[in-house]
Amino acid sequence: MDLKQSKLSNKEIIAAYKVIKETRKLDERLWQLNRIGKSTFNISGQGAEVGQVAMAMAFNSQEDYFLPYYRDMAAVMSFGTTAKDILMGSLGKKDDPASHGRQMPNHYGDKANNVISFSSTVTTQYPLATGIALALQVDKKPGAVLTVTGEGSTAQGDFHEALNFAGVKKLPVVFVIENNGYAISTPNDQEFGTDDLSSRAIGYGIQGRKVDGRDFAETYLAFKEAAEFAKAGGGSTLIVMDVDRLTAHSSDDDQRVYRDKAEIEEMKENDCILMMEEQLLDENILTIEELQEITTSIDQEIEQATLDAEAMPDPEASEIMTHIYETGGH
Ligand SMILES: Cc1ncc(C[n+]2csc(CCOP(=O)(O)OP(=O)(O)O)c2C)c(N)n1
Ligand SMILES: [Mg+2]
Repeated sequence: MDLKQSKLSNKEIIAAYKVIKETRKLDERLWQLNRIGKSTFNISGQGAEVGQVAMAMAFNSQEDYFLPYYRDMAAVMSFGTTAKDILMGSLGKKDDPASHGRQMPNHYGDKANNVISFSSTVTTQYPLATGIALALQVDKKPGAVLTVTGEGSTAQGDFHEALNFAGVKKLPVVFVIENNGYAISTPNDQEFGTDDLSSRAIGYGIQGRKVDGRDFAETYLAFKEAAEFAKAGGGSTLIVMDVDRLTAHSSDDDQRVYRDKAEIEEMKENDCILMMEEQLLDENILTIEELQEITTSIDQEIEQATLDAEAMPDPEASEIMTHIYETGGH
């Protein structure tokens, strides 16, 4: 679909593109920091940025809640987390908003922007999302809850438990499966026996649909409808969003061992960001000069954010137990 079919203004589309581009640049920086030994780990959403930002734009970080998974950097940035915040998480800094340096890199969390920290144990964010949605429903609050997991992670029991509960209670949740074709090295045809994971929704009495996460307008419109449906009391939607995984599973993996060279090359040629840039030019939303200016200014921003994050203090050894258990809570 054309970008303009999203019915977003040019200004909103350009703002979305900037987050997409900034995330890609930031992720490339995180790989560099890992390879020179400054951060311990990185796991990328390269190839999913367009879909993630289109998804996140259908929500509002003041009244809605977001329970992401480790590849969701672009969506998290769309909710308001900054490049410096994410860099502080990867460098284990004291002021990292996700966990004050306690969590692994890419385990996003940002209380100020309603992004809820999550576990490395895949899919545990799904039942947590239903709990938050139940609280919103009981308290008659207006928000909806967005939560994401990978397609391989749908084999976990948490997936069934969350969708079942959401169906019973008609909870305001948008459940997302980011299908990037693989669970580490296991391809889709070894992960599940259906061609369409969204068909699982019907068994829980909720809506199911599939979107091409490389298509900005199609993705945005699908999520907008699902968010509105949830907020109007209609209940949950399960959305399968097809994306690419341009990198290896993580900085500890090498996908050349289990993916064909041709498959990787083809994916890179159809990179969702290149496709969006072509659309921005074709639809006269940006000129080539403006695109280049955006790239230059993002390069500078990431450079500065890296310097700023590196200069931040590390956690004190004496505070090792703080931020681990809730104190004075209710
Ligand atoms: C319960 C559990 N089992 C196994 C793992 C190890 N693990 C981490 S990521 C991953 C693959 C998940 O694949 P998918 O859900 O498709 O997400 P993707 O990484 O492809 O985005 C696995 C098996 C884990 N973290 N938690
Ligand atoms: Mg996957």
